[in-house]
Amino acid sequence: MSTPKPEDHIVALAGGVGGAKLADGLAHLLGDKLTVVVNTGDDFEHLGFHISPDLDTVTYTLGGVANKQQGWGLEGETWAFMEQLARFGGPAWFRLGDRDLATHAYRTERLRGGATLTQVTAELCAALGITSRLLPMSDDPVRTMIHSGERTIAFQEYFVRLACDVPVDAITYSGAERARLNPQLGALPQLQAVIVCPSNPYLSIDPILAVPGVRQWLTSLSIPIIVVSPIVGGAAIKGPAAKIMQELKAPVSAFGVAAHYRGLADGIVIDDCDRALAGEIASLGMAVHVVPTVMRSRDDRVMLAQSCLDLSRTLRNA
Ligand code: FO1
Repeated sequence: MSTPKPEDHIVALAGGVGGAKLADGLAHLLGDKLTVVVNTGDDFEHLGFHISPDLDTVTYTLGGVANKQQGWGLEGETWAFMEQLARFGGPAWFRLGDRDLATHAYRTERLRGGATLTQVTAELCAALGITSRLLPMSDDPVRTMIHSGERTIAFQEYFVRLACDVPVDAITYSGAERARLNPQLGALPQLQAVIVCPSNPYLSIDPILAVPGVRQWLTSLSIPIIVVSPIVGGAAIKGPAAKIMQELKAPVSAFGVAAHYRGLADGIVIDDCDRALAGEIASLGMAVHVVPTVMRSRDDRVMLAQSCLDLSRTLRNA
């Protein structure tokens, strides 16, 4: 294992709980030498608030205040607001904790006052002592939409209200075609590698890649792009990734993840238990690194982050 050189600056793409955990490991190793580009396809307006669930999850995780059981929301949360809302017959299916509400109220107020999502995110991160940079993929609205039979379902309706319990025929990213790449991505220091966190490829990473210019920007960097498989032993660690892959007729395996990122990724990190797939994945033209990838503890996050940095350095020197 090697420690990052002082000049290393790394970009990570992330969304959701698995992505936030690896981003946290990378932040531990890299501090202000890390930029995390976060999915905003899950964002929505709810009860008058602008909610950015993936930005919240990554911010709370890097800030050390995330609810570890849920993965989303804050530790030590109270629910008086939700109890009162339910008494009124209000929409209690999407749970906003009392402390969490402050984030949504602050963000909404600042956005209405003319601040960008990037600016508000920086303010929230500074308040939580986060030294890594978190950037929404775009300051323009992009909304992930789930198509199931005749129905088109907004993302949080699908994910939370319906508990992902409808078959997915297709996924689109409404507004992506008009969205502008976060301008700060063009002003980053010299980059050494891109790490695609073990986030849901369809729900968390593809919305980022759908923003015009992102793929071109990534490939123009001419640095290793490393993916960490969110599928371990044919199942997702958390969330509906395996179910969606099956419904979209992709192989539900680390190979399926590798095939999804073919043409973009130079290397993939897969779990020890998927070692037998290494040869098949390598035939796609990707370097394969086999390590433990399940992040149960903070040490696991840091070790996986280090494995990603090691693979990226090997590929840079190849
Ligand atoms: N996820 C749930 O499963 N149920 C909720 O009630 C819920 C509320 C919520 C509030 C704020 C927030 O930032 C995230 C919240 N999430 C909730 C998580 C969120 O729906 C998903 O984790 C992501 O959108 C998928 O990555």
